[in-house]
Amino acid sequence: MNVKLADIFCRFAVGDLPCAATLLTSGHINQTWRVDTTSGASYVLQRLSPVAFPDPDSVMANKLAVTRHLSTRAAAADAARPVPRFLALREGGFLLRDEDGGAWNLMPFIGPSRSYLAAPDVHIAREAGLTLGEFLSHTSDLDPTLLNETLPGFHDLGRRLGEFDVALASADAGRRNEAAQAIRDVGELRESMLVIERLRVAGVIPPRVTHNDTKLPNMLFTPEGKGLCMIDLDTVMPGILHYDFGDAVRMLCNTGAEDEPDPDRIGIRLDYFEAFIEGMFGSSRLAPQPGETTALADSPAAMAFIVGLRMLTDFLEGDRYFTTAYPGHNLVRARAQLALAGRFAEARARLEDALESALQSAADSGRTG
Ligand code: GN1
Ligand code: MG
Repeated sequence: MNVKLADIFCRFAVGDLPCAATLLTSGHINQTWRVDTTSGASYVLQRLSPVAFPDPDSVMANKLAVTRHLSTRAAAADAARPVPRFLALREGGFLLRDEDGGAWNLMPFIGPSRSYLAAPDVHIAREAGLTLGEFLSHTSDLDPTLLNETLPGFHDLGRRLGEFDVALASADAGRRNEAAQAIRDVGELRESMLVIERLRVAGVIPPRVTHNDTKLPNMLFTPEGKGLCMIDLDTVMPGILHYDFGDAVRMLCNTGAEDEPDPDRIGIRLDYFEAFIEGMFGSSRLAPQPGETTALADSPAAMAFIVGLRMLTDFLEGDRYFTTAYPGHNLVRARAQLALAGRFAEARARLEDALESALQSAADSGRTG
């Protein structure tokens, strides 16, 4: 394996000798490898992107706070559910800095396990809801003010719209023309997408610890498809339930890929939505607080919109943030996510009906607070 990777691995206080490294490619920001060792144990070695995470110490502090908290809660609640864990450096501390500003951390690989880019069936959709619900239930008694806001205003749509407006004003004319339709779509949707942010600012939706990147590939399952835990904890921060709920639904219930080039293939899997909310609100121990179920049906549209908006902003700025696989990839992603936001907005009444009945059954069985 690559000498630099092996050297970095050996700086961590692990007795095992690395023998192979495989780049895991589902993320758009950081670089992550699975490292296998001669003893048979495997690890996850990650380099945090300095572009996305200018203050990696704060990120690491959040990851440690959340995993330590989870390990006390999850172990008591369900021994079968593993908790991600970070390994220290030989010299002390948990982050190794490289000369390019990158910051490395190491975790034991949780296995046997697998993840999915898209859900194959309703069973996985239900397990995804259960997995997110357990994460949010186990972190619900961790004071969000103890965590750093590592990416200020990460899901604050007002702020993201402001960044988009600035990018648009200074964008290269060629890119602006290419993106003309997506720019018009943002103009049409922006006002209606602000509903959740306004409720948060007004104090109707209370803060809690959230994961903030709850797409399906960030959930681990057993090889048989039982949900295990949330992974990719770089964005754990104070947030609101709507961010995690909406972001998970955004990816899970889309009939197309996140970067689907054909808008006709983008649609909503209502059966997956029903299974997901049954898992999250009916089967997990999550007890939504007053205000947390207000406008929940608006959150998948809002989260698809904000992700699309960020991808469009990055395209207009020359692709500096998200890793892209080909020229124009960010624009393709943005078009797909903006189309998806429109589909979720059209399906709003159906999402709301399904949510109402799932929350009612959970309340009848004494789960919701
Ligand atoms: C990024 O790197 P990854 O794939 O875990 C992004 C998320 C987006 C997601 C879209 C720190 O996550 O906010 O929702 O891409 N993470 C960051 O797939 O910006
Ligand atoms: Mg992430």
